[in-house]
Amino acid sequence: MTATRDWAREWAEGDGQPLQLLGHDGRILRPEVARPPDDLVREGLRLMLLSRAIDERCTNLQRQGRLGLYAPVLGQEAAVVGSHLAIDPAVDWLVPASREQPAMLRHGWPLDRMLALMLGRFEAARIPDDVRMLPRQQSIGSQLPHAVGIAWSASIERRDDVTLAYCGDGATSEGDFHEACNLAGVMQVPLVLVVINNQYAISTPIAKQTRAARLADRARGYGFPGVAVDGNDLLAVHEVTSQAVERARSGQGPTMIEAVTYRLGFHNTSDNPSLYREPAEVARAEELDPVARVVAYAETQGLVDAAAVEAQVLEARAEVATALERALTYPTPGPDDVFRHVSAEEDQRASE
Ligand SMILES: Cc1ncc(C[n+]2csc(CCOP(=O)(O)OP(=O)(O)O)c2C)c(N)n1
Repeated sequence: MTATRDWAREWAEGDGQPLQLLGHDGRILRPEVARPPDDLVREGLRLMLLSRAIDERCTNLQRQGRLGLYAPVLGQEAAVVGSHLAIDPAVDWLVPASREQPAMLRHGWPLDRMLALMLGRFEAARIPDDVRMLPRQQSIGSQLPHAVGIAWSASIERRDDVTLAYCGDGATSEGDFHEACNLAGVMQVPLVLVVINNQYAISTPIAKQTRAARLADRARGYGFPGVAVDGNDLLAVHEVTSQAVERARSGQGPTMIEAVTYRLGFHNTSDNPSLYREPAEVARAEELDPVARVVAYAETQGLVDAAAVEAQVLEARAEVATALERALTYPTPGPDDVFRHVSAEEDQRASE
């Protein structure tokens, strides 16, 4: 978008606060920065509302005993959607962590297939072969060396694709994170790494994860730029990621983006966050709700009104309900299915 701007440098020379383009009330703070097209904002809001509808439905299903476990995106929607809107799913690779549902959908994993995974219907959950994404990763940080591998292969083969990878603040304490970042820097691969700092790794707060002032500071040690952005600001996340994607695509190497946000809900449906965080802290974070902020912005720009947002919420719920009906028609796996797809040729011992 703004090819001339160097957000990492601007952030490094600033006061250390994450970059912001929208105030908490949706006001434009930096009129000199070009705004994204209206359609992109509309699509961003649609995906964020869809993400909320998925969170709502899957949490209810888990409470009804019909779904095993669910990890919501709640509170992190702008960080996930704003960054993913900066890449082209037809060209670029997505390497998710585990709670980037709207990014995985926009990349081309159909919603009914995603719900099939949550329902344990693994065969149906398969990512279509032409969708350039790795599966969601349960093992913290282990997707990152793969992300660097994909990006490195793009350099070697002189392809145009950029790899967009995600991880959480907790993942930055893993060896895989270090190894991946180091190699990405050495080989200058076309990688954009979005670290979603939602302040917690289950019950471990960020203060116990690192002594670094900001996770984005770590990038410098690997020899590439890092930038911290307000992860609840759809426009700022999109802007900073767009510039990082442009850098990567033009052969200038990786960028680390720390999207500073807050996990408003539980870690997953087996967690009870009231055991380790104060209600006042959560209430403060709720005031910074990323969906409310983009709605306020879109309203002041005349892109939506309250009735249109309400209609979109209902549409999102209906979309989830239809996809769920479909997902429930897919077969549930039997014990032998565990062995399928482990090897290129089916293991005969599976059926013995
Ligand atoms: C290698 C590994 N260690 C531990 C776990 C258990 N575990 C599951 S989620 C999680 C916290 C992850 O925190 P973070 O990376 O900040 O991502 P978030 O879940 O907050 O999105 C941990 C420790 C795991 N899944 N994998």
